Amino acid sequence: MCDMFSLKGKIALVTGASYGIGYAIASAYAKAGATIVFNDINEELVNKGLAAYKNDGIEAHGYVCDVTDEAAVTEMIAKIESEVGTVDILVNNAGIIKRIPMCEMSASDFRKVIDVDLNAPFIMAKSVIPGMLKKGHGKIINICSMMSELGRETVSAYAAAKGGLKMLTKNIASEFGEANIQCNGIGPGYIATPQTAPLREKQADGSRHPFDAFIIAKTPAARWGTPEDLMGPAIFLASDASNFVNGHILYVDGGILAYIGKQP
Ligand code: NAP
Ligand code: GCO
Repeated sequence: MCDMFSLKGKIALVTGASYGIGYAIASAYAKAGATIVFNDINEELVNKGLAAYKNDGIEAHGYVCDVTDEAAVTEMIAKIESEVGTVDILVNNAGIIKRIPMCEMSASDFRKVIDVDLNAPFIMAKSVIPGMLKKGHGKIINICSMMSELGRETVSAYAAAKGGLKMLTKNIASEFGEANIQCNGIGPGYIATPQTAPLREKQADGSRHPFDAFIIAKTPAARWGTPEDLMGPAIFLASDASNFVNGHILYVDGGILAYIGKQP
């Protein structure tokens, strides 16, 4: 029964996985038996990631690559194929957010967010799909967001990108389902990582940041998520246990999307 969740013999590539959510997902894959490959935007981050994996007993392969740069991605995938093997599992995790009120946001900042959070998953998926087609199977997991469904002040570009990523997920599933490639998304709720640290900073008087209190009240689980909360869902979507699940976004949000919010 548990064999269907095993990733033994699989090669998993997780983007932007030196720390945070990507690191937790890659570590979970290693524990499930996969060989781990990751990239990050600069050498310092890749070295930090390599040291962290090593410390956890994981022999990861790290590459420096900007996922928005198509030529660099093509070169990285060719290197991975010759040095490690053909990718079975791709997790599009690398992402950025800019919290700027919409009318104060420049078009170039908007484009930058779309480039990393939406265009890059397209470029990454496009570059691993030929190998998956040759192998006869593949799993692509796009890290979406609450903002794939909901809006909020200051995150127009991020919401547009993550909403687009949800639809890219459904389209990859539609186009390659027949070739035994499953493409699904994970929509994390509010997860405590460096990306969300500014939303949880303690106030001068030691009280909770108002946004922190707002999220606790919006979440039936009454807490922020942790990167570890994403491990089980990520293993499920990478494994044979999900072979007939395609084009689905699995929200891992402590119930936020099911809840109207705490009654006054
Ligand atoms: P994060 O700060 O978004 O980390 C992502 C990693 O991607 C970082 O190492 C980052 O490098 C790297 N990166 C950024 N641009 C890149 C590029 N062009 N090429 C290659 N790597 C790049 O941390 P996270 O909070 O763990 O988020 C991971 C993913 O989950 C993101 O897609 C995020 O949008 C999504 N997500 C997060 C939450 C949450 O609550 N934390 C909730 C839902 C979804 P730098 O450190 O230099 O930026
Ligand atoms: C924000 C947050 C988020 C998330 C996340 C929620 O400013 O609202 O950073 O957008 O962290 O993607 O799912």
